[in-house]
Amino acid sequence: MFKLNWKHLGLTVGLSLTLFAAGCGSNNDAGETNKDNDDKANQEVNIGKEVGYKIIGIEAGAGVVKATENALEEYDNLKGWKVDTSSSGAMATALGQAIKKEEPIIVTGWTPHWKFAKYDLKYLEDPKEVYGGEESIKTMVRKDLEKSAPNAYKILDNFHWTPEDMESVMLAREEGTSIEDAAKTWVKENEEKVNEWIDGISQADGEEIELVYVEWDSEIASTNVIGEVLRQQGVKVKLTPLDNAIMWQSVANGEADAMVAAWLPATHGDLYEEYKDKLVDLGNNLEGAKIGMVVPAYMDINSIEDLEPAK
Ligand code: PBE
Repeated sequence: MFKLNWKHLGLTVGLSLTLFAAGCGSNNDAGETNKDNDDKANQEVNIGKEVGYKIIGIEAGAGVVKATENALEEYDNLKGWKVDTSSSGAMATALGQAIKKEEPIIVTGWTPHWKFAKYDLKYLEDPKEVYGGEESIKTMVRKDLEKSAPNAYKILDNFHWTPEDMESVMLAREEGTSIEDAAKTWVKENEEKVNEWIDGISQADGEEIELVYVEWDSEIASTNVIGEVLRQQGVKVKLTPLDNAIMWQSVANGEADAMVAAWLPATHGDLYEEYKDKLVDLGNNLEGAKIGMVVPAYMDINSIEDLEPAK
C-alpha cells in the first residue's frame, strides 16, 4: 500500500512536469505547435490505401499464399484485402522497386531468404498466429528408396544445415553467381559439414536419384547443394522443378525419389496430412524457418492487426 502511494506520487510529479514542459512550449511558440499538429493530421498515412489493400504473393500453390488467404479471413480488419499471386521472382522485384523509392509494400515472405541480408525488413506481428510459429524444413523420400539407392538414401538422411548456410548460397546466387557454382563453392568451403553427410558412404556409383523441388530461392539453394554432394559421391542426379502440390504427390506416388523442401508443421501441413502415409520422413534438414507478412523496416506499422480495412 505504502509503496503504491509513492509510485502514484512519482507519477503525478512526472505528469505535472510533462504538462508544464508542454505548456511552456505552446506559450512560447503557440502558432508553430498548432501548425505542427495540423501537418501531422494531414500526413496521417493509411497504409492499406497506399498499397491498394493488396499483399504481394508468390506462386498460387505456396503455403505462404494459402496462409495469407487464411489471414484475410481471420483478421476482421483485412476484409476486402487481396493477395496477388505471381512468382517468387516477381515478388522480389516488386519489393526491390518499392524499397528503391521508399514506398510502402507488403509481401508474403519467409526465412531463410536473401532479402533479409540485402534489405532492412520486418515481419508484421501475427497475434492470431495464422502463420504458425517457427518451422523446420524436412526431407521426404519415396518408399523403398533405401533398397534401390542405399548410399543416396543415407546422404539424404544425413543432410542437415543451418539458416545461415542456406542464406549464403542464396545470396551468392542473388549477387550473380550461377546456382551450380554457388552450390559447388559452398560444398568446397564446408568440407567438415559435408563430410558428416557422407560419413561411411562407399562410392555410390550407379545409383540414380531424381530430386524434385519448387523454384523458391530457398529450395533452389538446398536442392542444388545436396544434388552436388550426391553427384560428387557418384550418384547420377536429376533435378526437376515442379509446383508445390505436384512435388509432394510425385514423391508420394514414387514417380520421383526425394525432396528436401517440406516446410512443417504449418506451411505444408495440409500436403503432409494428405501424403504422409506414402512417404518416408527423414527428419529435419534445417531448423529456424518462418513465414509471414513482411514489410520494409521504414514502414510505420508493426502488426497485421493495425492494417486498415478496405474502403
Ligand atoms: N516458401 C518457401 C514455401 C516453402 C518454402 C515459404 C515460399 C511455401 O510457402 O510453400
